[in-house]
Amino acid sequence: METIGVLMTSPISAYLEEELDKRFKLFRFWESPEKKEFLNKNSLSIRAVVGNASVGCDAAMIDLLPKLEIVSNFSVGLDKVDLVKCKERGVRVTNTPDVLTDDVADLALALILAVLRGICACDRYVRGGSWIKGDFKLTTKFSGKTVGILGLGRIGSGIAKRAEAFGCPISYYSRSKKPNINYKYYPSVVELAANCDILVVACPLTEETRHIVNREVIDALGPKGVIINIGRGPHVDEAELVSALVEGRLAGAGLDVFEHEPHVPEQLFDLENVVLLPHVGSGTVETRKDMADLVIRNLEAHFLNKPLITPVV
Ligand code: 8YV
Repeated sequence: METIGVLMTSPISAYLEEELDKRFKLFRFWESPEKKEFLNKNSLSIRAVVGNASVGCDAAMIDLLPKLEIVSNFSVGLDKVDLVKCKERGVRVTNTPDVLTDDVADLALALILAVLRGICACDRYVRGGSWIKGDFKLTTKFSGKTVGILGLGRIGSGIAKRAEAFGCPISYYSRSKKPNINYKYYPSVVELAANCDILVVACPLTEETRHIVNREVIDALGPKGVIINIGRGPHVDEAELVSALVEGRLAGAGLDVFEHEPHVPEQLFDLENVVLLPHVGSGTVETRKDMADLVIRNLEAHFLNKPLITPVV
């Protein structure tokens, strides 16, 4: 397959880059300052794109690649891939579900505990020598609190199972009530927020879910509420979130994703009740290798005319 051109959009995994290099003619998109010229020059060689959660495969890229056959994305979220355009062009699309579910669900629970128990603030308190002057303030109990999950897919279900182990009642919102699920279903995000202590964003980002957590939802969650976002930054109206946190209309937030990554609103930096992570949901050695292997398996299946492992389109 070494003559098949594969475009990797950014250097997110050295292992994936090496494995692609072994099998295909690899085009490293990030190495060229002139992106459009780079695509025009190599357009007739590139039959596959390997994108990720930050740099995917948009309509402009698809239009410049007449030989494109498949987008094998190194992510479960496909909001940076123009799926409509891919369908129109007959371009196959795959992603990396399941292999990252545990990591992202684990991190959601880590964020909940970090925010409620002030883990990061406690660490800073000890390191800064403050303990000598007195004990850290009392924090907030997690076990038994109601966890509201926005989107009960693979990751949302993993979060629910973990929270149940802490004795937490689980409620959820999704477009429709899921059969054979014992969790409390709410037909609107506002009702979910009004009836939970911790709201976790775990749904895919689409035009319908952009800013699905808005001022109304934040006000419904209320001043004792906590928002956890392990989905996508644009799920939340970030300006409204920041003002609610600064004004005390929310008790706290645990954020792994932001509207304009890697830029994070600086008003959040001084808030003790906010935990900020650099989009590390799937960021473990084991999981990123599993994701890379899945990207490779999908590409090999496609070019060997075999069924794709994790087809989306
Ligand atoms: C990516 C993510 O896996 O999988 C997703 O949708 O958001 C991330 O965990 C990672 O950023 C590589 O694209």
